[in-house]
Amino acid sequence: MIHRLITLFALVVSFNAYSIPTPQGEPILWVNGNLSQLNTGGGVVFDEQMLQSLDIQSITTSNHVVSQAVEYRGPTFKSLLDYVGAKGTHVRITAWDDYVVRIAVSDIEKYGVLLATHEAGNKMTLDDKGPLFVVFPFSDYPELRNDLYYSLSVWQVKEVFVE
Ligand SMILES: Nc1nc2c(c(=O)[nH]1)N[C@H]1C(S)=C(S)[C@@H](COP(=O)(O)O)O[C@H]1N2
Ligand SMILES: [Mo]
Repeated sequence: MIHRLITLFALVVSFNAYSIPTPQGEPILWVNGNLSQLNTGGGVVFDEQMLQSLDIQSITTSNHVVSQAVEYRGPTFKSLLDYVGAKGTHVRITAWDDYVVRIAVSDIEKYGVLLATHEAGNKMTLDDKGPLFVVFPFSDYPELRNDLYYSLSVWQVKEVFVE
């Protein structure tokens, strides 16, 4: 009996309504929509530390803005979607300037798309392309070098909505 009570007590104490910790630092990314993990009412809010705990990779590429190849580094978009338990075929991305695009999850996986935090080793800030810049590997895949994928290269990313 005592044993059962202790077990029950342990269960109650360890029960946490949210499966992902709430951010301790300044929120920089809001992920909403069709998710199985939450740390706020309707979605997952990330701070820098949470983002840096994901799968960090780099892509060295030129783009429509930067003609010399430069190294972008940050979490893979795929690892972010896995972390929040995203269930959807597309993501709708909104930037701080209210620019909105939709990207297929299949493209995110196929091209190893990053949510870059750093450019050439420097943290990108909101007055540049930060805090997060969607980076496709243009230099490695000629089929990406067209207006569609350039237009999907959102900077100043604020929200990801899984649909
Ligand atoms: N946040 C944000 N990202 C954005 C845009 C924008 O207006 N806001 N424009 C997009 C479009 S339509 C293109 S073609 C590319 C290139 O923009 P640029 O040629 O003006 O640098 O950035 C994309 N990323
Ligand atoms: Mo564009």
